[in-house]
Amino acid sequence: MTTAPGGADPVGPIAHGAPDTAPGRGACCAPGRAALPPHAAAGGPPPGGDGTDRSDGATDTSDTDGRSGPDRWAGAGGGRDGRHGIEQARIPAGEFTMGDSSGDGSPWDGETPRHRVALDAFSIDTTAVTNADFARFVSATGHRTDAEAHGYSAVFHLAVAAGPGDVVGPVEGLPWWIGVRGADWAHPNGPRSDIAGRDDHPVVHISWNDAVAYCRWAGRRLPTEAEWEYAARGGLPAAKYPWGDAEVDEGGWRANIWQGRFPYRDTAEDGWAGTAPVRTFAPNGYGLWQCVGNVWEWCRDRFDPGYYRHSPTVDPQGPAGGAARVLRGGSYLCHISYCNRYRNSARSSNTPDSSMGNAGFRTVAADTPRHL
Ligand SMILES: [Ca+2]
Repeated sequence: MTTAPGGADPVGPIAHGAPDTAPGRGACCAPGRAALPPHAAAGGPPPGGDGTDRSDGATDTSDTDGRSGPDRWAGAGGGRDGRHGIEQARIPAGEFTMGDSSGDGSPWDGETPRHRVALDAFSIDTTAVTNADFARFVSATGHRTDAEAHGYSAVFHLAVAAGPGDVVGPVEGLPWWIGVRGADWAHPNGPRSDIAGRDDHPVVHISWNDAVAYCRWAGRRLPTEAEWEYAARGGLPAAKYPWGDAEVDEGGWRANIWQGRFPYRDTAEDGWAGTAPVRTFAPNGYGLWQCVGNVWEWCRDRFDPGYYRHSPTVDPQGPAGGAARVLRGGSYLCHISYCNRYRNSARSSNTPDSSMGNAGFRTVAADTPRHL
């Protein structure tokens, strides 16, 4: 994603709603789809229903190994295995302490209490799914993303590339998020943008539903929240970041986040305003790239800030109920002054039909298929 030429804001200055500057208080996630202005402007509820999983209607079977449940893509050239070209890392079975070890978490995110978790071995993508990977999926299946089905998605205000008629307006209380008609994975800044030259960037404007559809096609699944955190830690127990406890700018930038005064100007001192190629900076101890910063990554679990108070100690699968799904890792919009969620234990969430210009996903496969 690129900043508008000359740094001008194509949708006008932010005149109100300056972010709360208490460290970590805000979140750089866009609001849920139902809160974006185009929803009302589009003339009623969009297809698929607001805030719902549309992967299988009422039944969520994403939590399998990708081989059971409705085979949505089997007849669409669904190659499944072999079509997912992303390098994977083997994460050994083991135990770790899950949760906030540095005291940087926000109480309302539910990063505590810290608790021991045991996991079986699994394989996880070393990078987020890229534009090129997702393009292959769309080409093979004809999948239409939630952003396309609904007709709009959330774009950061400095990145909007759309005519006035497609800029529907800012979000109440989060004026840096703009509802833009025609924004989708192939047009990440709006209808006047494309992904040329960004094959190796993480795909964005992907809803949880879209990520699950990709996983089914690829014979993969989304990581559980516990798997994600265990893998992101890279074998370093109790560290704040995938590389350890050194701050993100110590000895050079280690992740793609925001520099400058949020949300007015990103000075891009780390080299990137918007997304960076998935193999930027350095991988963690398990060989995983950019677990924090760059883009938020969907996890399989539903979100409950109170979950850690009673979650299982062996292979937790997330709460049984709740509309929102977990997002992990923060994004290029994170900044210490506003959203410090570029940490191993940081949590966020959104409804499964929501999409935004700073959220994508990576996939896993487990030794033991899960059928919940
Ligand atoms: Ca950056």
